[in-house]
Amino acid sequence: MTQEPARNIGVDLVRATEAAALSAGRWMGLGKREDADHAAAEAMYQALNTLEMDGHIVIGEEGKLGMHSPLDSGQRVGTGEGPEMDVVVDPIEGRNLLALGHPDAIAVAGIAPRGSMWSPAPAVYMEKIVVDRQAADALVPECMDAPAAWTLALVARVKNKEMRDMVAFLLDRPRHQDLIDEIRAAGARVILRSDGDVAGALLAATPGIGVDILMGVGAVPEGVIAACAVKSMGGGMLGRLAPQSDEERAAIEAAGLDTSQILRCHQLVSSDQVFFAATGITSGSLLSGVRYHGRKAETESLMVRCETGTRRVIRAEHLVG
Ligand code: VTB
Repeated sequence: MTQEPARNIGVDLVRATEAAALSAGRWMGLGKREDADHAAAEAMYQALNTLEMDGHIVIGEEGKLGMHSPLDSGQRVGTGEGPEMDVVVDPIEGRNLLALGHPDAIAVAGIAPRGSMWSPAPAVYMEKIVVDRQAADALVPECMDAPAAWTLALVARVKNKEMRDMVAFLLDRPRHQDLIDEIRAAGARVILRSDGDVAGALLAATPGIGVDILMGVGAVPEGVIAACAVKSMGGGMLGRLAPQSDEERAAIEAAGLDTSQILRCHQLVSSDQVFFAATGITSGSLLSGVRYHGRKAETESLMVRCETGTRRVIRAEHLVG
């Protein structure tokens, strides 16, 4: 019989993102992305090993550190007892943001029963649209190919907003220039960020926080991590592979993946037994960053559990060495 994850495993998951954030925060603005990542990954790994599960990392640190990490895909985490789970982690989502002291660098982790997370290796990029629970039902697959103005109008209508009140979050990339022009022409406003579309997805999925929609192309791993959060928060998400080079397209075709398929949230993460946690590293509109005061440090985290829709914001004070 397949075991179900214990209800409190989400609280233990927060300990893992807190541990990563507490390590990473020390590196804010120091320009050393790899050193920060190494410290955060090690801290998160130690904390994940206290979770009662047989965890398989399906999205991890591979390739980011230029060396082996205990959080590479394929590695096992947890006590080894308990249910088999897929584990997705990013000890520092927004390494550039952290290195430059910019807002909304976060530590994130998600878990769901083994086999429930979409893993379209070798794909690298995907298109994403994310909205909150109020607009979730309005998000239809047609939004992927429709003019941005059409999708924005759908979302504005269900949120009872004027177009000029709408805010879209996009990564600041040349590939988004036409989309940005379209959104501006529709009369909506835009937040452009250098990195961190998981934070963007969390902002878009959080009602009343000032971001109505995330749009554009970002990395696949970040898309699946975001889907864990969006699904747990009852938001809406669409995803579709969007290869950015001939090489990536060829690899996707060789793997037999379908670049025309539009996936909804429940296809990105199929189980309802999903838990997601995020802890702020640098302060942003989503979460406060880590604050150090001598031997104490404060963190702010978010924990969501899909099955019950519970969303907890956890402020913690830690004794640090
Ligand atoms: C995003 C973002 C990440 O990569 O997915 C983005 O969430 C997409 O890739 O923080 P490109 O940078 O290649 O456009 C990051 O910015 C991390 O590098």
